Amino acid sequence: MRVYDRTALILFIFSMRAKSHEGKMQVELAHLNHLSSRLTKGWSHLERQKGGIGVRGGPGEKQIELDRRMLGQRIKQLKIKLLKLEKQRANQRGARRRSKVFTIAIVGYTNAGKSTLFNRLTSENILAENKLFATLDTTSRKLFIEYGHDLVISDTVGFIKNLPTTLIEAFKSTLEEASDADLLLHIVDISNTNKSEQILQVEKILEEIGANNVQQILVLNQIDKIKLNAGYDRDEYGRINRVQLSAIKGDGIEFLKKAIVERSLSYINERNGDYA
Ligand SMILES: Nc1nc2c(ncn2[C@@H]2O[C@H](COP(=O)(O)OP(=O)(O)OP(=O)(O)O)[C@@H](O)[C@H]2O)c(=O)[nH]1
Ligand SMILES: [Mg+2]
Repeated sequence: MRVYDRTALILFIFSMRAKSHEGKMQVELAHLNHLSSRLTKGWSHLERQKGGIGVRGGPGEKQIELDRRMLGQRIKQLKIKLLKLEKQRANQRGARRRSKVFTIAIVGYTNAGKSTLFNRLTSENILAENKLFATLDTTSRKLFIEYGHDLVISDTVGFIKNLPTTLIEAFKSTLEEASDADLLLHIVDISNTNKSEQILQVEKILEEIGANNVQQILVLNQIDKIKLNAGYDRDEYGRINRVQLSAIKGDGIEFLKKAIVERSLSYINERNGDYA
């Protein structure tokens, strides 16, 4: 039986899910980076075995150099290509910022229901499945709520405890969508027994990608599973900071829309200097 370490397993799942060109390259880069770290460890063991004291350049050494060079070349190639896409993405975000569109990113632990919520809000049909990392690519859509201003909402890759750093690195440009947003919908599967731990893990990754200062609304999803009522709370500033809903049934979606409208309005007012 094949044995995977945790990072390799996550990479394996990612490689099965990757669909877009960019997603595939990101996974390959993460994989090669992981491999090159394993390579050193693997060969040093062999070198120790074959090369005795005073024997330099054991049989392993030539091969490892070759492998490393090949890996290095491919890694470099991928980085250049990804950098190009990253720039395109940054341009798009810049254009959005200039056109003063309010941007929202849905973030959360894998399988919390991000894509289901995205589909519910945008009437899209993104793959939502009871699978880890069903979504790898960021999808952005205009969001129409009865309100005159443009909103753009993005569905993002799911987070997981101790997301391997090779993956964070490779998916940086995808994750940047979150750090660049005006509002994060942090979605939690409230029926999950590990929800508190998952919230902490998501917060930790948000901090790592520099998204911890973006405004947040905590969306407690899947209330249908534990027969909880839809509802919302406000913080001490009167802003809706928590919504309980069911993305699948639609209960409570109106509260989230209300929250989004309020937040985007106050953002626009603030930007126009009304509160200055
Ligand atoms: N009962 C119930 N199931 C839900 C709800 N929201 C999502 N689900 C289910 O939870 C599973 C995961 O949903 P997704 O929307 O794919 O979750 P995700 O957060 O996008 O997952 P990744 O993209 O893998 O990170 C699917 O089987 C959904 O049908 C909900 O409100 N109630
Ligand atoms: Mg998804």
